[in-house]
Amino acid sequence: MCILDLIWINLSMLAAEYKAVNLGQGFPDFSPPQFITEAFCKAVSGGPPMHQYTRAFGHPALVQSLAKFFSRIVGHDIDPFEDILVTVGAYQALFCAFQALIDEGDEVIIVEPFFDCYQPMVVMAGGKAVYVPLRPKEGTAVLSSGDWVLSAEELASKITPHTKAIVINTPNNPLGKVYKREELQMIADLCIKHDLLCFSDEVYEWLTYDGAKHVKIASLPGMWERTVTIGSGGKTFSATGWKVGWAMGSGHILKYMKTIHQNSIYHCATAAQEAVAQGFEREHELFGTPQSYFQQLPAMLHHRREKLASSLKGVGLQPIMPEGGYFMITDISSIGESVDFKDSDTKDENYDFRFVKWLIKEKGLATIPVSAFYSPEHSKEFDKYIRFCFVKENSTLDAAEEILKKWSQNESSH
Ligand code: IK2
Repeated sequence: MCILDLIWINLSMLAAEYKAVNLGQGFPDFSPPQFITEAFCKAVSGGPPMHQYTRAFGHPALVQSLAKFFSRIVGHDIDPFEDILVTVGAYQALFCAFQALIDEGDEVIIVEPFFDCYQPMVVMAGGKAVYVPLRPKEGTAVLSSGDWVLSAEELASKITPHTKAIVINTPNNPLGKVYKREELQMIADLCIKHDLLCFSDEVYEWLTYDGAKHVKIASLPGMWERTVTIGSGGKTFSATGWKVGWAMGSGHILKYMKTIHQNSIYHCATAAQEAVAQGFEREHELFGTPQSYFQQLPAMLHHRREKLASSLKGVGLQPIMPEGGYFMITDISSIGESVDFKDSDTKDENYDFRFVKWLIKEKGLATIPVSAFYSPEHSKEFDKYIRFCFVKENSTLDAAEEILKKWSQNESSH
């Protein structure tokens, strides 16, 4: 638990110390769209109520705009005051879900690779994390995140009388997998058959590429009643520092999460909630049009994804093309062999951790080791991949390409 907890902090510190080009942590290094920063400025100069407490479970303007926006997507009338809880980022929505709905001895199935806070949050709630990995399809070249699949038999085999919930993340961090409707249906069938909850982390829901379609598992028949869908205003509007997130689901589940929220955080920043509300109002009007940010952002990121992939291919690395999200992973086994880590202190660490530290210190490029997104049981099996974030300025991606090129030229001249 501690090792995972420290990775973001340690690697971010190391990247800062070595002034590395940072393709590590998942945040945009470009500005949010003007309409959302203007909405924030307007909120801040909007008079006394914008600077005081608002409704504890979510600013009325925000829960109303989220309910209006998502009702048509989920295909269910979402009650703004019963079915939504506004949180300090998606992080706190996850925390409330685990604290409220997982009891001592409950088992929670987590699909690997997974956003690393799920496991400690299960443990903090007194539960036991049980893992089932997405695996690269056998017998084919693994070129896309869609080639990583979940075995229905393996998933079903993990369900016991103690199982309480299944956690999924689509589009997935770090792989970029966007679950297909059939895959979600398979998970939904198991949830219904065994009366399980589903926690669906969908913070990258607008970011899909090459025609991949994000489907909300809550929209499948019988799933609204048992799904907590988690979203992030930070990822939605490229403003991760605002930390506005939400949980959405049936009021009979959400009420337990509200108790946790009320007795820990109580309330989130009013002006940031107002700005996110205005953002959703705008997107509701423009939905499906070329002016919508939910069209423009993935279109821009599609180019950044291509750019990063071509830099990696240029130095002989084979990226696994993500169908969605902020990240791209690549297998480093081919280049890793030629690396002399020198640092004997780290020799017990996973290979990808050593590699990433070496890459920061020796080459000035920050990335993230993919085994950090696996359970201790499986992390060694998946320690030959590193993760790059491509939600960056073109100039940042150019700087990363320069580093990779120089390194590759040095290698070939030896
Ligand atoms: N869920 C997932 C899947 C996330 O990726 C994040 C954001 N963190 O990503 C940082 C990284 O991987 O480099 C969250 C939840 C948390 O979102 P929020 O910022 O809204 O709390």
